[in-house]
Amino acid sequence: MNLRDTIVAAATGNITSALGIIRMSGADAVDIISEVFIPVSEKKFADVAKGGRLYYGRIVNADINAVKSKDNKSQDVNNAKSNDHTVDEVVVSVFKAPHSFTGEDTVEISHHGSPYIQQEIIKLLLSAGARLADKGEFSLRAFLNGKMNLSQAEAVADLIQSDNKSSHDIAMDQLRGGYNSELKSLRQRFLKIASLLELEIDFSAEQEVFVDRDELVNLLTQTKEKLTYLVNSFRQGNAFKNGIPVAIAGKPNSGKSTLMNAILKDERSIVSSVEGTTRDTIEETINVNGVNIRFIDTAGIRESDNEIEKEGIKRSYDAINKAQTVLYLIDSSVDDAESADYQLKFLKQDADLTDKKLILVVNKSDISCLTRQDREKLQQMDAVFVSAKKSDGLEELLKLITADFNVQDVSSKVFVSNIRHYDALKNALDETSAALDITLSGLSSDLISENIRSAMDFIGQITGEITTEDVLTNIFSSFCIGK
Ligand SMILES: Nc1nc2c(ncn2[C@@H]2O[C@H](COP(=O)(O)OP(=O)(O)O)[C@@H](O)[C@H]2O)c(=O)[nH]1
Ligand SMILES: [Mg+2]
Repeated sequence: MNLRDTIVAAATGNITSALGIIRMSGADAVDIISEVFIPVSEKKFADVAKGGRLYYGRIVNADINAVKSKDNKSQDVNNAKSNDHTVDEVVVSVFKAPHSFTGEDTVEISHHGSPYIQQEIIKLLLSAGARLADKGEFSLRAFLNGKMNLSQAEAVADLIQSDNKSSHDIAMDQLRGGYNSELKSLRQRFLKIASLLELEIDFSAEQEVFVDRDELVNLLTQTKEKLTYLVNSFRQGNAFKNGIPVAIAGKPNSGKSTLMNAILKDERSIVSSVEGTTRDTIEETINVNGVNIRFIDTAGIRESDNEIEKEGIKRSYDAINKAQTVLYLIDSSVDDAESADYQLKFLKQDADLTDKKLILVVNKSDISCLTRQDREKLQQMDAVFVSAKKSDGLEELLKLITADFNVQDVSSKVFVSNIRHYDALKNALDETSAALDITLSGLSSDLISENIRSAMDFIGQITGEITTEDVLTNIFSSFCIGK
C-alpha cells in the first residue's frame, strides 16, 4: 500500500438514494478532480479551489472533452452539446491539509445517488490518476497523520456499526477520547515506577536500595486496581456494544422456542410438540431499554444417537459456551425440583459456565404439577416462573437478564468495549500483578522493571503509540472501503 497515492472511494453505499458521496484524499486530490470537474465559473478548478469551500459544477467525461477540443476547429456539426458529456451535476467540497479527516488534501463529491453515476465518477477519477482506497485506508491515514489515535480510529468503525443508543454512546465516547485520560494516568504511574526502578538499578553497585518499597507497593497496588476495573468493565462494555448473548437451553419440549417467540412476539422459530424439531440454533435480537439482547434458541440437550440431533446438541453447547447469560428451562408439567437440580448438574458438567449468569426458568406454570415444597426449593434456586404459552412472567425474566446493564451507566462510567483493548489491558494487568508479587517477595528490581516495561508497551498498543504494521493492517482491514 503506497500511502503517497491519492485514493478514492465511495463513502456512501451502493444503493439508489437521493445523494451519494465520493471521497478522494491525497496530495493530488485537487489536481485530479480538476481533470473531470468544471465549476460553474468555467475556470480551471485547480486554479480556483480553496480549502473549506463548496463548489457547484459538472463532472464531465474528460476523454470526450479531449476529442472535442481537438475537433473544435472542424466545427463538426455532429459535435454533441456540452451537456452530453456531463456525467452529473455535483457539489465538490475542498479540504486542504491538514484541515481534513485524513490530514491530507481531500475532496468530497456529492452527486445524485445512482450507483451508476457513482461508478462512472470513480472510473473517471481513477483514470485521472487516483487509486482505489484499501479498506479503512482513510482512517489509517488519519491515524498516521496524527488526526486521531488508534482507539479513536476504531471508534469510527464502531460508530458506523452502532445500531442502538448504548452502542452509539460507547462509540461516541471512545471517539471523543474515552478512557484516554485513564490510560494516560496509568502510563504516568508506570513511568514513575520505572524511573524509580531505573535509579535503583543504576546505583545497584553501591548495594543501596533507593526505592521506598512501601511506595512501590502502593503504586503497583493502585495501578492494579485501576487495571482490574477497566478489565472488568469489558463484560458490560461488550454487551452494550454487541448486545447480550442469551442462550435458551433445556431439554427438548421444555418450551424454549415458545419462550423465544413469546419474547419476540414473532413466529420465527418452529414451535412444535414433536421433540427435537429445532435442530439448529436460531438467533434473534430485541432491544430492551436501549440494550440489545441476542436470544439464541438452541436445539435442546439430551442423550441422542441420531446424527443430525447430535450435531444440534453440539451446536447448543457451542451457543451456551459463547453466551453471557444462559436461560435453563425446565418443564414444570413433568419436571420437579430434584429433576431441575439434576439437569443443572448435568449442564455444569458439559458446558463452560464460568463468568456466565445462569437463570433457571420454570416454564409451563399454567399446567404445572409442582408441589409447594418443589416450588419453595425452586425459589431457593432463584428460579423464575413463567408460562411461555400465556406470556406470563416474561417481564420479570427480561428484568433479570438486563439487571447488570444500565444504559444510564454508559454516559457516566468508563467502559472497555473493544476486545483488542481488553486483551492489552488484561496483559498489562498480568504484568502489574507479577511486578507486585516480585516486589512483595523482595526480589531484584531488574525483574520488576521488565514487567513494568512490558505493561507500558501493552498500554501503548491501545492508543497506537506502540504498534506494528501487522497490528495496523489487522485493524484497518476490518473496516470497509471508503472509511
Ligand atoms: N401449557 C403450556 N405449553 C407450553 C408452554 N411452553 C411451551 N409449551 C408447549 O410445549 C411444546 C414444546 O414447545 P417448544 O417451544 O417447541 O419446546 P422446545 O423443544 O424446548 O423448543 C409445544 O407444544 C408448546 O406449545 C407453556 O408455558 N405452557
Ligand atoms: Mg425448539
